[in-house]
Amino acid sequence: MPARTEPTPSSASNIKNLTLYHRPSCGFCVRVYRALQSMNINIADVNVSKDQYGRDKLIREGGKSQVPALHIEHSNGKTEWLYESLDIIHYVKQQQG
Ligand SMILES: N[C@@H](CCC(=O)N[C@@H](CS)C(=O)NCC(=O)O)C(=O)O
Repeated sequence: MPARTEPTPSSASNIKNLTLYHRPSCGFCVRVYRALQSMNINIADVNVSKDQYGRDKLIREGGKSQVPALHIEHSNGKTEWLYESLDIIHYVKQQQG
């Protein structure tokens, strides 16, 4: 009988309405990732060094190219951009409940 492969269970929680825009070389982004890791939270991310569309969207919608930037999609359809690493960490902590 062939061995069944089960998906690896993950204890991390995903917050689906958030996306972190970042650059790998950015220390402030690393700060946010470390905080997410310590909270055991996964969120989608966009590397603006590689993703030109993401970079353009960040500037066009958020108003500046600074990273880390958190893109928030509210349940009413409105979107928001949060730019400071400490503000981002604080916001995610609040969402965690
Ligand atoms: N105070 C900000 C500093 C963020 C920052 O300086 N980010 C740099 C990259 S590490 C940046 O995006 N600079 C402006 C730019 O590249 O357009 C924070 O804590 O997030």
